[in-house]
Amino acid sequence: MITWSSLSSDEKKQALARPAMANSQQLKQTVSDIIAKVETSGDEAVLDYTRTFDCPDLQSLILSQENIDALAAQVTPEVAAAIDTAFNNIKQFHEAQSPTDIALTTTPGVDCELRFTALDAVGLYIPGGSAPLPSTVLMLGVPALVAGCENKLLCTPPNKAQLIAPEIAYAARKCGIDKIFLCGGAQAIAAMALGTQTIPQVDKIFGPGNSFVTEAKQQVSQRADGAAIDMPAGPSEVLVLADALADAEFVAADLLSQAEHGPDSQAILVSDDATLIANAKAAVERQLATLSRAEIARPAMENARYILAGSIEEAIEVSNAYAPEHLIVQIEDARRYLSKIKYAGSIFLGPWSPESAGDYASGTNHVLPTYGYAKNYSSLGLLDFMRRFTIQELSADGMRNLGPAIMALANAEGLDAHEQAVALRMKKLGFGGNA
Ligand code: HSO
Ligand code: ZN
Repeated sequence: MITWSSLSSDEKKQALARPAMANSQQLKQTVSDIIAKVETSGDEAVLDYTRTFDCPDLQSLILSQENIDALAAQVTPEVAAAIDTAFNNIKQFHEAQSPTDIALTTTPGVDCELRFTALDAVGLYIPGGSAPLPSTVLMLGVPALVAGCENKLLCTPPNKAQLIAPEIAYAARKCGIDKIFLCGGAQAIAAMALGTQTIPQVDKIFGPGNSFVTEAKQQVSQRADGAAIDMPAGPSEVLVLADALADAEFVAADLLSQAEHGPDSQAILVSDDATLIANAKAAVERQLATLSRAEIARPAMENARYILAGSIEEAIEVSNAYAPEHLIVQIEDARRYLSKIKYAGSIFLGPWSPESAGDYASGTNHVLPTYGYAKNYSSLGLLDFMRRFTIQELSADGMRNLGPAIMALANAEGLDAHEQAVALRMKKLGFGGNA
């Protein structure tokens, strides 16, 4: 247990430091080689990599509609109903985010508009790995559907049988995803960003992934002919704020639900009560022994931090300094502290709001800024699947009213052609000049 007030400011930084992300020169080079290969050899390169890393016998990069339907039909009624429930809540919450266009007259005769429109083609990446994540399909697919993106494609690595998890097929179908491609890793990101013979080029790529995927997203987003990306990503993390009245078993379960995502997951408990911390620690040990993914969660919990704060206010300061992806507030009357919380990707208030609720089914998005990016990035939402643009229309009156200001500014910047574009019009309206 770390007593916050006993730390120097350097030690405080250290206590909240995140593990260094893998971005070695080696990783960058490997990823840029993969991107270059996909750029020159297209499908052939993607197939090659997929056969090497995921599925030696892979015949086709496209998962056929018959296979999607057959897989979707394998989902048990219970899981299908659960996906339907989650889908409905996520859809409601994202529909409510629909933005309104603006039309405004800023100066008489000068009309300005702001309009929103869906991105045309979006690429959704769903990692393979030890736990296939149909919930992530919903978190990416539902806002794409609600926004009205015309082309929605999904890339995910195939299993050895050239197929994917049935739940992913079911969730993708619900979201109206047009095509599923059987590839993963940096090669999938390169294919979506640059296009191949069978994988269409997309405007923006969404979704989590390992360090290769993250690096590939970074690299393609820097190319003019590449694709935009949702947000930078690091290992998943949770910070739990708890007071003496919190249920230590609940606290432990929430820390562990983060830890089971991966050995690099971050779990932090901050409390103003040493007994609660001790009880939560003991509960973590007890619960760990019962988890099927204990081998993954244990190393993450070895890096967990238990911080004793002098007060709830100080505990919130610690949380603000860390800017967690998920912040769980198990403090009496939790909502009372909301205005003090500055940075968090998503906030879970009170004892009945575990992170699992937001991970799966409450309606909020589980794609959130990690690694301290909660200070300057937002949780994924409908607007990420849209772009906005402006329109303006000046009438002759508008030109008359605003022309002098535009000309004065153009003149001040020494940009004669800009000034001329207005002066010519003003002249035609009978103002200024002697020609
Ligand atoms: N906690 C993860 C999302 C997730 N959890 C998917 C379960 N499935 C990142 O927010
Ligand atoms: Zn989770």
